[in-house]
Amino acid sequence: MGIYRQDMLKRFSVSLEEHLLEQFDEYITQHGYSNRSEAIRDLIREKLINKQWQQDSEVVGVVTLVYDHHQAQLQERITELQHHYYQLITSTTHVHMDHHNCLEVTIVKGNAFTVQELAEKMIVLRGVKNGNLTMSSTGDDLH
Ligand code: NI
Repeated sequence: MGIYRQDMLKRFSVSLEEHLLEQFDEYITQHGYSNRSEAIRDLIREKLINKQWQQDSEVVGVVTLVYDHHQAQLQERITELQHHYYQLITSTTHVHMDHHNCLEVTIVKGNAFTVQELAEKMIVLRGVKNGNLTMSSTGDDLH
């Protein structure tokens, strides 16, 4: 576990082809960034977080499932998986979307590979209409 650090901001300059810079500025406008620095910071963090997930570091994530609760045994299978991987699960929120559909959000924390294993097992369950894993991390201890 890393500790929160308020690092000093350092400046550096970047050389970029004009055409690439134009595209980047368009990207910045489309995404509502107020300046290039903030956009570059986010892109770097995203890349480094992806790397953490590939290296089995300690990560946090959210597994989102949309499913029809009438699907035979689906709810039981989800619960079974959640109990099997209980050490990874921080919390679960269930929303009844309409007469048929449920949204279940599971917040997970642990080693990246095990978290991905759990997410995959949940997403491929028969009756899950949409499932995904949002991967994040505190960004500490990036190597
Ligand atoms: Ni429901």
